[in-house]
Amino acid sequence: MPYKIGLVGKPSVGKSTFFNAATMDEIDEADYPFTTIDPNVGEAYVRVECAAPDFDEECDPRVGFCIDGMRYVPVQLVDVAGLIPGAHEGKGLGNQFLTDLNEADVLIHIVDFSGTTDIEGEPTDGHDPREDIDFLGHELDMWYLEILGKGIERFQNKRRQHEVRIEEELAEQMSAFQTNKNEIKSTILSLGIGLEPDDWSEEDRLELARTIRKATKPMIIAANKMDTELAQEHYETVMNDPDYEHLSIVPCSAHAEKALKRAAEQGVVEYAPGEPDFEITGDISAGQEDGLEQIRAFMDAYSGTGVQRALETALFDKLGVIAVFPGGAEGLGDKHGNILPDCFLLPGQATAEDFAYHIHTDIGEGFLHAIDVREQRQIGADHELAHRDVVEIVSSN
Ligand SMILES: Nc1nc2c(ncn2[C@@H]2O[C@H](COP(=O)(O)OP(=O)(O)O)[C@@H](O)[C@H]2O)c(=O)[nH]1
Ligand SMILES: [Mg+2]
Repeated sequence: MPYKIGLVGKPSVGKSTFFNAATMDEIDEADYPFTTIDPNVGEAYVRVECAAPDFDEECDPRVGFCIDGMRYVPVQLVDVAGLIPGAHEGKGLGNQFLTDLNEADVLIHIVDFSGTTDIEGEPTDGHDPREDIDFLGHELDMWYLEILGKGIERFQNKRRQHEVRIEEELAEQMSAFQTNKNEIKSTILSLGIGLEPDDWSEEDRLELARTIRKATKPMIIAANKMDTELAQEHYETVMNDPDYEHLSIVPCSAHAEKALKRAAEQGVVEYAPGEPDFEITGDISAGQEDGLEQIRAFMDAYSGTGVQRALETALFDKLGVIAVFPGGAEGLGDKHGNILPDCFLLPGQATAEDFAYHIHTDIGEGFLHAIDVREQRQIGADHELAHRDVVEIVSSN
């Protein structure tokens, strides 16, 4: 399963623009006649510095692509429309919405920093983006709180019949969040509220819901519409507010990214997504040039459009994912001579054996040892891999 990044936020903040910008690529969809077209799910990419140049080689990616030594590795992007204030009470919520939210490994909260849309997404001015940041956290907490409440009820009903454990009932109720009883138990204990839910106050419940939410649904913020002066002013204010210091906030312009990708498609600019600059290569009108130069000025100030950076901050920094290249110690090519065709995304704690299982169950089951190809040294099953490692698995299968 590829990693899934979910875009959330109230209406009109730029979710669809961000989604379109991030999922536009040169691959013609007609080449894949059998893929189901789901308008909310698309393929985006995260950048990983390619390992091939470290070995004086050029890679042949099987999926994604490589531009000037930068690998673009596919991830899934989901536009989770419909998160509005009161969503936890069922406002604007559909089943699809909850499925999308459940399936996302990490969220990017798109916030309109220009302050020109109110909390419902209607036009206004002077709206404080901090209100949006607070509301979304609150909505998610309330949603978790409700599920937590159901888990507690389930525990209380069952224990009339036989002995049950609170962490087991909560883990069962919260299974969609990919948590487990051990994690839940240690969370409860770390909050110091004890394992008897009858003793929990409303405040304890909320604190528990919030802690589980933050652990199971990590989130960063994309400060969008940063190509406008109003957004830039709000950004300064928020960055100087100590209450918001603990958040990962990436300044971004979905609009600029989309405009550049479109211009690149038309062959009038050369732009590698995520780079801080681009080159005008075709004949363009004075108006178009003006627009592009404004985008360039914005990118100069914020080191790029921020769309790629938001995706990569979410996946690598927030979720702690690492990228690992399978490669042979005697040569980086596969049996067809393709150099480093794969680059896999794995959880940060992944070991050499986990990596073997990720490639194929058979390879995992036959795991003998692995080789760190850069260091040319043997590593064992429990060896934790690092970002950009090149690893050969030696397996009896
Ligand atoms: N200035 C500016 N406008 C943007 C940006 N991203 C989106 N918009 C505009 O915001 C409005 C809402 O965008 P949309 O993507 O439909 O928002 P959604 O409802 O969250 O999916 C549209 O008019 C977009 O053109 C941006 O980065 N900068
Ligand atoms: Mg939309």
